[in-house]
Amino acid sequence: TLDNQEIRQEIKDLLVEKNAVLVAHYYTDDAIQELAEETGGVIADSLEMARFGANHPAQTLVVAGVKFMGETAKILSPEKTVLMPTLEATCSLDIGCPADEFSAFCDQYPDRKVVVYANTSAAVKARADWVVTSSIALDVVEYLHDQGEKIIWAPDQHLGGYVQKQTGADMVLWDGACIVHEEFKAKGVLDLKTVYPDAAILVHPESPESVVEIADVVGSTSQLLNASKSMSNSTFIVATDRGIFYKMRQASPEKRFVEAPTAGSGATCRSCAHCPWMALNSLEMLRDALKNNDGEVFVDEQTRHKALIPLQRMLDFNV
Ligand code: CIZ
Ligand code: SF4
Repeated sequence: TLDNQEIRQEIKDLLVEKNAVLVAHYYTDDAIQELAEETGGVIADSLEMARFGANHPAQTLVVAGVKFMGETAKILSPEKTVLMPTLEATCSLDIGCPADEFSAFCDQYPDRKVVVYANTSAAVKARADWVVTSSIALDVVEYLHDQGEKIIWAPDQHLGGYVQKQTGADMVLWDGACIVHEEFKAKGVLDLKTVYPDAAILVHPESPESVVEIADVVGSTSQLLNASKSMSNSTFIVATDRGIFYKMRQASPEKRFVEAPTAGSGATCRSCAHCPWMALNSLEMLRDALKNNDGEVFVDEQTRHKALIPLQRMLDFNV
C-alpha cells in the first residue's frame, strides 16, 4: 500500500541517518524481512543475529525479533545502541524460566554444567556455563558429554529431550516449551503427507517428540532452510514458524511449502504456526523505535558481565 511505501522509505532514511542496521529474525513478518534485505541488514536465526550484530560497524542495532535477541545484542555490544520495535515481544520459554527459580533449581545439582538455550533472559544466562541455540545445541552437548560432564538443560524440554536422545548425555531438563512448536501434531503431519506423498517433512526440535520422530530433517531454522534448498522434493511440510517461508520461497520459488498442522487446525489454519510475539514487530513500531529511540534495550552491568561469559563461549565454540 501507499502507506506502507511511505513508512518503508521513512525507515530506510532513518537507518542511514542514525547509522543503524536492521537485524531481523526469520519468524518476523515478510515486510520486516524484506526491509532487512533491502537495507543491508540480515535475516537470520538467533546465533547468526548475535554474530552479525557483534561484528557490524553500525552504531545502532535495530533488532526485530523477541526480547532475548535484543538483550543478547546488548550483552555482546554494550557500546552500541540496541533498539527493538517493541519491548513487549517476549517468548514462552523466557517467561517459563524465571531467574530466581532457575537458580534454585541449579543449586540442587552443583556437579552439573548449566546449559541454557538462547531463548532466556540475561539473568538466566548469567547463571549458566554455556548458552546454545538450536543450531549448535547438539555439538556443544556432545562436546561436554565427551568430557564426562553431566548437564542441566533449560528451558525447552522438547529440544532438551531430543539432544539427550541424540547424544546420550546425562541431562536434567527444565520443563519449558514453545507455545508455537508444541502445537504441531504428528497425526496432522501424516495426514498431510498422504495428500503430498512426495513431501519432505522438516521439523524444528522444539516440536513434540512424536513430530520429530516422523521428520526427514530435524534442525534449526537455518538448517531447515538449507534442507529446503538442497533437497529435490517438490513439496515440503514444515513444522516451524511460518515466517521461515519467506526465505524458503525466495530460494526455491518452484517448490511448494506447506505449514504443518496444529491441534484442531486442519491443514488450512492461517492463525497457527506463527509466534504472537514475533508478530508484534510492525513497520510502524520499527519506524517509531528509530525515530524516538523507543524500545531501547538495557542490561545492568553486573548481569551483562556474567551473561557474556557463556555467550562468548558459544560464539567461540568451533564445531
Ligand atoms: O524458536 C525460536 O525462537 C528460534 C528458533 C530461535 C532461533 O534460534 O533462531
Ligand atoms: Fe519463543 Fe516459540 Fe516465539 Fe520462538 S517461536 S520466540 S521459542 S515463543
